[in-house]
Amino acid sequence: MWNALDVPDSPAEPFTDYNRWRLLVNDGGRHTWHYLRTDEEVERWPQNEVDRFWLGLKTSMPDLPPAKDALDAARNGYKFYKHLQSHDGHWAGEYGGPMFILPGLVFGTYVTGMSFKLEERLEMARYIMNRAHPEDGGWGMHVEGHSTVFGTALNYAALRILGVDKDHPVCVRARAKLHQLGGATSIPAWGKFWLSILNCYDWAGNNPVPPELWLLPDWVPFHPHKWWIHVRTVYVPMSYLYGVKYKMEENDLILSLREELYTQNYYTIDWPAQRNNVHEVDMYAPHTALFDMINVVLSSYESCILPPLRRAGCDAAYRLIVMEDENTGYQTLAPISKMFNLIARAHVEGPESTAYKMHAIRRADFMWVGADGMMMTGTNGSQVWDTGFIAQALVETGLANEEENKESLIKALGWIDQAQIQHNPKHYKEAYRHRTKGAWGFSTTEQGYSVSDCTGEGLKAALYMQFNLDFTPKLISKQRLCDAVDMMLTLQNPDGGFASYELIRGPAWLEWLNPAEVFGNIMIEYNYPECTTSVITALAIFRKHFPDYRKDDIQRTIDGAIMFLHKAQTPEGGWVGSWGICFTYACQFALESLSLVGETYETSEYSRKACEFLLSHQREDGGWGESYKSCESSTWVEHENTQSVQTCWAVLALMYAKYPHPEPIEKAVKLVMSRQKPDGSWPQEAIEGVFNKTCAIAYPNFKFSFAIWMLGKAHYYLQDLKAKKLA
Ligand code: LAN
Repeated sequence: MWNALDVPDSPAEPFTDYNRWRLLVNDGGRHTWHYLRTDEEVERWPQNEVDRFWLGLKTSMPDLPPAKDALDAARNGYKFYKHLQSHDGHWAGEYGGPMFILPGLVFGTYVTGMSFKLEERLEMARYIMNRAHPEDGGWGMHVEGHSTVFGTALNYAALRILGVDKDHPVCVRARAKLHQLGGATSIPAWGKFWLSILNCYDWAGNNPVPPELWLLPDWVPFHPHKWWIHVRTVYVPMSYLYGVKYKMEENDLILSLREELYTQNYYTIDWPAQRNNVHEVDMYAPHTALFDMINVVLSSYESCILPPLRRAGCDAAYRLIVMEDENTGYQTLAPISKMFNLIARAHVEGPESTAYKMHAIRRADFMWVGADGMMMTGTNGSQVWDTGFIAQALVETGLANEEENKESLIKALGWIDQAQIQHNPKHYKEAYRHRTKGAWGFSTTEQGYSVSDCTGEGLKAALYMQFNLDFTPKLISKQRLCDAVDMMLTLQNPDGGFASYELIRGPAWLEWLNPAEVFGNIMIEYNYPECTTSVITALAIFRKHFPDYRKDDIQRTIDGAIMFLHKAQTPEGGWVGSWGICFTYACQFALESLSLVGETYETSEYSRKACEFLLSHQREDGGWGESYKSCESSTWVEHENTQSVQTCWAVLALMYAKYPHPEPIEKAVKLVMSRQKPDGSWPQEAIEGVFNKTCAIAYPNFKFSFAIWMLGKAHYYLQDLKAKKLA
C-alpha cells in the first residue's frame, strides 16, 4: 500500500510547486513531464512558454496591437501560437477528456507493484478531485458528462489507492453519490473488469472474455482480428487476464474498498446476477438478446473449461500482447490496452524483466500535467494531427511566407518529415496489422499506427510546405510521397468510404455483440466522412504535382468517395461527425471533398442543402454551438454557448462550398475575432472532440489552428466576393 496523501480539502490550488514542472520533448515528439526537486535543477532547466502555457501559468507573451482585419487577427493568433511550438518543430498539447483512463493507470501501477513519484501522485489526486461533478461529487464518462457508476466508482477507487483518506470531503461526497446510484454492482462491463483485477469485484460477476477465440481459424466471420482495432487491442490482454482470472492480493485497502464501494455486504452479493446489471445512467448500447444468449452459453463453458484449450488461448493472446508491445515501444495502441498489457507482462515475466521495466517507463508518455493536475491522455499525444493542421493553415493563409514565420515552417516540415512511418510493423501480418509503410499516424512514428486521415493530413502538410513555399528544403522524396499514396489507396472500402485505421474487416452484425454498454459503433470499422475527406483531398493535391502517378486509381478512388459522401448526407443536409463535435466538424470535411469535384453551392444540390443546413443553425451572434450530445443522438443538439472552434468549422465549410453571400461569414468572423484575447490567443471553450459516440475528448490546439485558418482564409474570400460584386 502506498502511504497516505495529506491533501487539502480544495483542489483549486496545485498540490505541488507548478514552477518546477517541465515538459521534456524528445525522440520524435515524445512528451514526458518532469518535476525538478532541487533549485540547481531548476536553474539548469528553465521553464519555457510551452511549459507555462500548458500548466496554466501566466505566459510572457505581450499584448498585441488590436487586429485591423481578419488576416491581422490570424497573424496575431499565430504570433501567440508560434511560441507553443516545441524546439523540434511540432506542437505539443493536452489530450484529456475521458474520465475512465486515469483510474486504469493507477490500478495497473498498483497491482503490479510499480510506483509513482510523490508529486505525480499528488497531482493525479488533484486532477480527479478537480473533475468531480460540481453538483453531486461524482464523475462521468468524460469531463463534461453527467455522473455515472462507471466514472464514479473508478475514480473513487483511484483516489483511495493514490492515498486519499476515505474521510476526505471529496471522497465522502463521491461515496454518497455512488451509494445513491446503488453502489458499484451496476458498473458497466469494463468497470467490472477493472474492479475484478483489483479484487474488489468477483470474476463471477463478469460476462466471459474467453481467450479461446484466438484459436479460431482466421476465416471465421466473428474472429477477433476482424473487430475494430481498439476493441481488438483491448480484448487481447483482457482475454488473457480473464483467462488466468488475475486478481491482486487482498490487503487492508482492498478490504476497505469492498466496504466503501457497495451498499450491501460484499460477501453476500450474488455475483452471477450482476453480469448484466448496468445502471441506466451508464447505459448507451444495451446488450442484444443474441449477445445475452451467447453469454449464457459461454458462462456454462466457464464452469467446465478444458484446461489445455484455455492454456492455448492464453498463450495465443500473450503472443499478441508481446508483439503489440514490441511494435509500439511498449506504449501500445492506446492507454487502456497499455495498462492491461502491462499487467499481463508483469504477471508472466515479473518485476526483473525488460518488459516490466519498459512498461513502467512508458507510462510516462501518457501522463500529462495540466492546469488542474495530472491526467492520463487518450493517446501519447496528437502531434501529427496538430502540426498537420497548423502547417496547412499557415500556407493557405499566406502567413507562412511572412519573414518572421519562415523558421517555424522549416522546423514544422522537418518534424513532419521524420513523422512519416517508413516501414511496415516489425510484427506485421501475424499481429493482424495493416500496412504502415508511407503512412503518418496520429502521434509519433514510434507508436507506429497508420491512420487513414492522419496520413491524408500529414501528406497535405508535407506537400504544402514543400511545394507551395520557395524557402523550404525538399526533405521528403517523391518515392516517399508515393508510398503515402499507395498506403491510402489500400484503405478504401467497397462502398467508396474510408474508415480509421484499417479496412472494414468484419460483418455489420458484429455490432450486436458489443459488450461495452457505454460506447456505440465500436465492434468494426465504419466509413467516416472525415477520414474519407482527408484521404481524397490529399490525393487530389498530390495529383496536381504528380499527375501521372496511379492516375486512374486516384480518379476511381475520388469518384467512389464522393458517392459514399452523397449517400452519407443526412436528410437535413448535414453529415454526422464521429471524431469532432459534430455536424459542423463533419460538414467542414464533406464540403471540402465535394468541392474537389466542382460540387459547390451553386452547382450541387448536396452542397446547397448542406449550406442551408449549417445556416439554419447559425446563431444571432454569428456563431455556431453544438453540444457533445449531438454525437450521442446523431441529431443536432444546441450548446448553451456559441463555440469559436465550431464557428470556424462552419465557415470553412461554407467557403469550401463557395457560398456566395458574405453576410453570414462576416458575422462569424466578427464573433471569432471578438473572442480573441489581447495577446492573440483564444480562451478555452467547450470540449471539441469525441469518440465512440459517447466520450468527449479535448483538442485544445484546435482553437488556434482552426481560428487562424478560418480567419486568414475568410479575409481573402470576402475580398474576392466583394470584387466579384463590383465587377
Ligand atoms: C482517436 C484520436 C484521433 C482520431 C482521428 C484521427 C481524429 C480520427 O479521425 C480517426 C480516429 C482517431 C485516430 C482516434 C480513434 C480512437 C481514439 C484512439 C481517439 C479518439 C483517441 C482516444 C481513442 C481511444 C479509443 C481511447 C481508448 C479507449 C478505448 C475505448 C479503447
